[in-house]
Amino acid sequence: MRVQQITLRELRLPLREPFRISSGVVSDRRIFLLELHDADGIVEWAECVAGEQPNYTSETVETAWMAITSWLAPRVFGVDFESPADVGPVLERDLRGHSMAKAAVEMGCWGLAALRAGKPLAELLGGTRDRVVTGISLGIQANPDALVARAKDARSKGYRKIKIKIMPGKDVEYVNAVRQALGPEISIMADANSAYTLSQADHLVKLDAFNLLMIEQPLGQDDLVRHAALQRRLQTPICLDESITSLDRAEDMLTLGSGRIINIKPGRVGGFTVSKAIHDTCERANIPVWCGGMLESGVGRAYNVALASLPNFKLPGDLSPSSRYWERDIVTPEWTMDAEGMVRVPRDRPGIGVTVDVDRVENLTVRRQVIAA
Ligand code: OSB
Ligand code: MG
Repeated sequence: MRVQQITLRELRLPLREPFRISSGVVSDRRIFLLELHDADGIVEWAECVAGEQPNYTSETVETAWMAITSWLAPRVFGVDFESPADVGPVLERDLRGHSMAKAAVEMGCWGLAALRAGKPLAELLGGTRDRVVTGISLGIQANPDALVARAKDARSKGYRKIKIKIMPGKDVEYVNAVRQALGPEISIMADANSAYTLSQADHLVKLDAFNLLMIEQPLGQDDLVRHAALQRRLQTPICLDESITSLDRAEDMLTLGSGRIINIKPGRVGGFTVSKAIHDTCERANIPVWCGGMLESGVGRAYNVALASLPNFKLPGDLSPSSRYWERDIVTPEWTMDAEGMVRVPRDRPGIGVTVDVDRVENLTVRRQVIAA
């Protein structure tokens, strides 16, 4: 496989409702798409999940655009890759950071390779599931009642896990309200996006009262040592998100006991090959993983669903259907979820399994750049 040309596009896609986490809010998602062309004229789409602001990781749409056009795309152009697993190391060599930019190129090569081989992406990756179990990530709300209303709605739609974004001042009361309203059966978890410090451990221990499935990334984005200290005090399993940026960091988590679960987002770790390696290492260590989300369009979702079909994705992923985010997605068919909270893995079509609505993408595009070998 030889990539000859990449078209980069930025689209603006308004979210149905602003999504607020402890470190910021997004209303209009800047969707960053890549269209990869190979030497035989085959084309597949990919998505770069970088944020509008550097409030989740240091990357943004701007930095990723620069990284792809200046350094990453030129490295893959014209190279004859035997396997998409060979792309990651080429992007990694002497090029620090920019994981989401790397991931977009690397995963695009996986998508292209699947299409070329006439195989569904999930199959090329080694995924075994036909359906993946899905949860919802609820942003921070103005008050507990507003959160409870959204949690009840989510349960009625079939979601199998409800993730509540928390921050100091909007935590115990909010989680308590949802647990009281929904009862003891439903899986509830909290995600702090690094909003706390270890000095607040006494406060975080109060969350043990609500039988949470896990608490995601309570402490610093690059801090494994303090998470280990906190895990020793918490009954609730800690799940790391921001902190797991590579296979090494996942191994460090295991060594230090910084958490008991990992949220794998392929964008955050630099692509599919590293995601698979983290998945395999966790499987051997009896650590369950689940697939996180980055408010992707239907293109990015296709990659996440394929990844989540691997066997150790044992917990519900942030893999909500298109209608949770958008008035209308940019792919056909849109992503849907059944009443049991399951999303179907498209195993009946080669490549990413959805078709990009190119006319609509063209209409929504605010920036476009073509780079070629
Ligand atoms: O921490 O998982 C997170 C969205 C943007 C940045 C960080 C996070 C999230 C989500 C959204 O939780 C999950 C989704 O795509 O539904
Ligand atoms: Mg998170």
